[in-house]
Amino acid sequence: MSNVSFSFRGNNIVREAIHSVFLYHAIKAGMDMGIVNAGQLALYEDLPTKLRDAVEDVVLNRREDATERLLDAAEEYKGQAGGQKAKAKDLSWRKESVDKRLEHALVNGIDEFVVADTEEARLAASRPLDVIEGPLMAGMNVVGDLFGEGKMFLPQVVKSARVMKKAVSHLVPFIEEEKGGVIETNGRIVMATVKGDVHDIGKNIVGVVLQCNNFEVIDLGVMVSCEKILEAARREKAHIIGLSGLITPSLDEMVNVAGEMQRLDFDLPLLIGGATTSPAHTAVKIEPNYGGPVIYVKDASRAVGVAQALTQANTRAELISKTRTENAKRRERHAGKTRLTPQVSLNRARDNRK
Ligand code: B12
Repeated sequence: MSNVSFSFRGNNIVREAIHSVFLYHAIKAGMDMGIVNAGQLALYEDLPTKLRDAVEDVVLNRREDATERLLDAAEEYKGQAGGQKAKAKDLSWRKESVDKRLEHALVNGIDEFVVADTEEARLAASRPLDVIEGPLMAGMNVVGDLFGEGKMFLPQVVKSARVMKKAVSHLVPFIEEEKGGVIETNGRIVMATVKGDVHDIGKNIVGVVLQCNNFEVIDLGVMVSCEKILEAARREKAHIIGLSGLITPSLDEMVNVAGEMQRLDFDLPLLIGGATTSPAHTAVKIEPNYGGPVIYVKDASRAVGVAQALTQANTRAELISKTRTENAKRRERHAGKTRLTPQVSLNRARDNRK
C-alpha cells in the first residue's frame, strides 16, 4: 500500500490519508487483497475533510488542479507526527463521557485507558455484565458499522477486538465474584463457534456468564466442525448445545448442525446466538430441520434464564412450548411475506380506491 504514497515521504499524515482513501475506494471497486501496515492507517471517517477531498481528487483523478491542491494541503501537515501518533497524543476525547471514551478506544484500537474506563463504567453500573452489554457492545457495533461501510479495515478491527478483549478480561473476575459459593452444577453445556467462523468474543462472554451461574461449560473454541460438536455433546453427556456465529455462512452451518442432530437422533436443546443470527432465521431455517428445541438467544444475560429454564423440570416444558409457538408464528409471518399477490399497476390501484 505504501507505494501509492511514496512521493510524500516524511509527511506521514498525508501518506496515511492516501492509504486510507485508496483502500476505501479500491475495496469498493473490487480489490480483495493488499499488504498494509496497520500501524500506518488512518480511519477514513476521521480524515480532515479538506485533506480527504484533496487526496480523493488525486486518487480518483477528479480535477485538473488536483496535484497542486494536494501539494498545498500537504504543506499544512509537513513535519507533524503521523495521524496515528498524533491521535495518540490528542487526548481531548478523554473529556467525554465514559461511554463515549469506551467507544473511542474501541474504534481507534487504543488500549491504554480501557481498563480504567471499564472500571469507571463498572462502578456506575448495577452489574459488571451491563458494561459489556451496554457501552462495550455499542462501541463494537460502531466498529462493525464502519467496517461494513468500508470505512474501517480488517487490521483495525483486529485492534478493536484486542481492546474489547482487554475490557472483558477486566470484568470477568467481577462477573465471577457475583457467583457466590454455590458449587452444585445446573447442567452441562457444549458451546462452539461453528465451522468457518473465527468470532469468539461473544461466545466467551456467554461461557463465563453461564459458568458463573453454575453451569459446566465445555467450550470447543472457534471454527468447530459439526462432527466435533456432536461428538463432544455425546461424550460429555451435555444437557444443551450452544452455537455461536457472526458471519452469514455460519447461518447455513447452523442449519447443517440442526439437520445432523436430527439425523443422529439427538433431542438436546439447541441454543443459537451471535450477531448475525436472528429469531426469524432460527424459526424459518433452523427449527424445521430438528425435532428438538431450538431457541434463539439474543445475549449473555438471556442465556442464563434460558439455560436455567431448560434444565429445571418445572420450567422446561413451558419454555419449549412457548418457543415452538413463537417460532411457528414467525414462520407464518415469513410465509405471508413471500406469498405476495402479484402487484397491480398504479392506475389499477387508484381505480380500486373506495
Ligand atoms: C470483532 C470482529 C471481528 C474480529 C473477531 C475477533 C474475535 N476473536 O472474535 C476479527 C477482526 C477477527 C473479525 C474477522 C472477520 N469479520 Co468480523 N466483526 C467483528 C465485530 C466488529 C464485533 C464482533 C463482536 O465481538 N461483538 C461483541 C460481542 C460481545 O457480541 P456478539 O458476538 O454478538 O455476542 C453477544 C450475543 O450475540 C450473544 N451470543 C454470541 N454468541 C452466542 C452463543 C450462544 C450459544 C448464545 C446463547 C449467545 C451468544 O451473546 C453475546 C454477549 O451478549 C462485528 C460487528 C458486530 N456488530 O458484531 C464484525 C462482523 C461480525 N465481522 C464481519 C466480517 C465480514 C468479518 C470477516 C469475514 C472479514 C474479512 N473480510 O475477513 C472476518 C471473518 C473471518 C471468519 N472466517 O470468521 C461482519 C459479518 C457480516 C456478515 N453478515 O457476514 C460483521 C457483522 C461486520 C460488518 N458489519 O460487516 N471480525
